[in-house]
Amino acid sequence: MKINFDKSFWFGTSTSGPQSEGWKNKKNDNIMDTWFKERPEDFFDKIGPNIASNVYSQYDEDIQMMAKIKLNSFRTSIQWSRLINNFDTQEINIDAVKFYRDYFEQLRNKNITLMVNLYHFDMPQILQDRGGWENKEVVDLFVKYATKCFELFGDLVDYWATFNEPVVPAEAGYLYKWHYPFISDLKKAVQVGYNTILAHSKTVKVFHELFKNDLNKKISIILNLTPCYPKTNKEEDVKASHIVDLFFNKSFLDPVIKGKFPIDFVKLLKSENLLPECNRDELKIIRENIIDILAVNYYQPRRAKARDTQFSGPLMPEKWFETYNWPEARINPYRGWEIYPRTIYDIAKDIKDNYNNFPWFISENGMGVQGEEKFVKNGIINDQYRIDFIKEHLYWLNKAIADNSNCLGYQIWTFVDCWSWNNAYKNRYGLVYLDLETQKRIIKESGYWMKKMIENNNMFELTNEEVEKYESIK
Ligand code: BGP
Repeated sequence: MKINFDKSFWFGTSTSGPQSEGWKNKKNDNIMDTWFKERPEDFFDKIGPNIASNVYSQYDEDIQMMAKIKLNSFRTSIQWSRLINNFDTQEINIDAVKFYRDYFEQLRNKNITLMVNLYHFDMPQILQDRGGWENKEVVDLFVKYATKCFELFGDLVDYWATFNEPVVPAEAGYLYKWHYPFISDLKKAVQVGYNTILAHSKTVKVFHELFKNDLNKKISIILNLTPCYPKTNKEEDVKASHIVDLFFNKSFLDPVIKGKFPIDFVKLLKSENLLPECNRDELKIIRENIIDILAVNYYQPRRAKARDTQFSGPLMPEKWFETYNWPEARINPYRGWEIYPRTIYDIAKDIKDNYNNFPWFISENGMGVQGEEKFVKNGIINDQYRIDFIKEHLYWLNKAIADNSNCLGYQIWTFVDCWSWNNAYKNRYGLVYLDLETQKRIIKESGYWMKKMIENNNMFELTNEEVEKYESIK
């Protein structure tokens, strides 16, 4: 069977500033930098973001390599803590402006469509000390920073995103203590989530005012959609799964596309006295400023069932559900995440049926593998598992497009292996291998597979056995 994508389809990769650039010429710390400085033992092999993949100095080489592989799109982020020297006066770092301008210009020269994101988990430490996303003053400082970015780089960048995975700072930093500032407080997490949406909508408003005469300019938000499948079709499991969707998906998806929070979610928060501090003017801004295009990161679904036991302890979303471990799940053993490509089709269907077939694209999908050096053959990492992973996801995406989903592209996480928060370089995701000692880049088999597929007019073939296997996994 031939799997074919349109000529204009975006095939590319994504990364972020804090995970790729390194600290060179960076004057302010973000919370990830502080976390590493304070507790290096929390990071795999005690490797921090100080060098990362040295993109600050090697971006030109990476862009050449992207062009060689024939990738036509790319996403990265500007680091707030790099661009702004003084958050009150908005004094900017001239080195940062030079760096980002040259980086973006070189991508443009190679006809690589660029999406620039403004925030990837990287709250400047000085602003975290003032309460971070709990503080509405920080919301307004973010909008000022975003405005500066549009003014400084708007001539070079058409596609923008406000936030990457805004649910993550709320859940990881304010609920489950995975990330700095290690708080667990559902009321605060809700306020953090709400304030992020507010910062997003205010930014969209500024963007649309600034670029109202330029139809090529589009603004987005990157959501990690993790649709939830109930254990059974019994009412109580379906209800549990619906609540998971409300907390982790719809609470962000609805306001950015529909301009309002899901009514069931608002009722649930109200019943527990969890509603965030908000006012009519803010809700009006959220209502009136929707995105132009949606970016979706997809790694794994969620699975849930009704609780078997009474919930106890401080209030958490788990009061309303239990995570269900599906016995047949295929798990990536290195990252511990389920591999379930069919969800891509379900996401596409949800966007088509419930969000008026809104334009969207996959902005992250990928497979993190530990110890890839053991797969080296003739000097190259033979990552057939990653090629298989990509093929199966593309099969479902292609099927969704055949059923009229308005999907514009597919970006793999990531181009060159990058630093991944406290997992550091444990799991590698890249199409290109990074030698941490020398910073040398070597294209993996998956990189060559992508090149071949793109050169083949965005087409690859699947055997009947492969298709039967994909379809048999329900
Ligand atoms: C996404 C993040 C990325 C990246 C990726 C892989 O959620 O947007 O920043 O890190 O996940 O996850 P991890 O690095 O935790 O393995």
